[in-house]
Amino acid sequence: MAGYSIALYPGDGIGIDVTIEAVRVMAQAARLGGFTLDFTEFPWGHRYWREAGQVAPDDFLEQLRGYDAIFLGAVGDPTHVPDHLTLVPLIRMRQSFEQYACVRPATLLPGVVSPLADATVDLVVVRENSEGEYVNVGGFSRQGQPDEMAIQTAVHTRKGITRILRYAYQLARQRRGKLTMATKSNALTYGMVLWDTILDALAPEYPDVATEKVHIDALTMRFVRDPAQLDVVVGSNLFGDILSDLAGAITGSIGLAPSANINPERTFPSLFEPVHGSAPDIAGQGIANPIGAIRSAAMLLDFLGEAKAALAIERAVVAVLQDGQCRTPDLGGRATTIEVGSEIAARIDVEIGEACCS
Ligand code: GGG
Repeated sequence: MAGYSIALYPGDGIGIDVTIEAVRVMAQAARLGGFTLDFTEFPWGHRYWREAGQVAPDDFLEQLRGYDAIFLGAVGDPTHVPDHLTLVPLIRMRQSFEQYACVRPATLLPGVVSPLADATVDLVVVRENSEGEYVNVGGFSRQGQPDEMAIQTAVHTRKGITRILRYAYQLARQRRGKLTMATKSNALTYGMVLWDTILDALAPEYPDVATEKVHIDALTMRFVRDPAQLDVVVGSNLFGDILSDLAGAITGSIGLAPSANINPERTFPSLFEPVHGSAPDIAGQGIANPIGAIRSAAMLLDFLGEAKAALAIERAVVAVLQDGQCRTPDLGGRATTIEVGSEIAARIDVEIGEACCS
């Protein structure tokens, strides 16, 4: 029987609540799917901060390196820890473990209402995850003075851009054959010009994919006005981060949005997390939508080779949403996080048979 080791980093706020439900659903899928999952929880984030004055131990990357995959809930507890500190381990995992492809599907699921009228949404945001605007390069000068200054440098490399564009092209080939690259080369005249140049050089290698580049400001408008035009959307770290929240919103709730931080070469563990953050305003109320986390768990199982179990989870999510009775308040319902997680786990029994045969 196949077995996998999973590191759990629930983090902060609603990250803890939704991770419990993702584990419930993964465990049920494993039981019914005939494989085992061995979970190890790392209580890092605000909990570790209280004991140790830092959000994760110095050797946290070493502790995680040997796992088959990492599941993360959410990070951020601004009342107790500055946001730029809680996020550090997440960014370091993505960069150190070469999880350069952040894959964020956005599909308007049956039974869910988009805030856009008559919207069709079925796209994937592919976010460059290892460099760009999120490298820790910069500094402050004259701190606290009226003429204080901060410099934040973005780093875009030929290697980094090329590999993420190739990843996005491959994905577009498996989907509807369209690639849209976010740029802003009219104003960001070095980094984004390099993105444009590399796209122009690669496009002839993918004649079967329709390629376009769109300035990020115009692209946000496209997401709202005509998302049906979009298939695979690729962008730098910051652009991809912003676009994927927007994509979550137009599919009815960011609480539904999954993501995978993939190391395509599989030399390090990949990391799976819902797109949403820790939502301190609703933390501890038991009303967070666990579906983004549960769908991220499905992506994790799929990446590990358990495609049937992953499909059964996706089918169970769709069945519960279509049924419409068990929904958290972000979708207009009154159900709790635990009720939604339990309902989806209970549906896997039915769906795994269907997933086997479809
Ligand atoms: N579940 C992911 C999470 O906690 N996100 C918070 C956040 O601000 N992330 C920034 C990022 O994805 O780069």
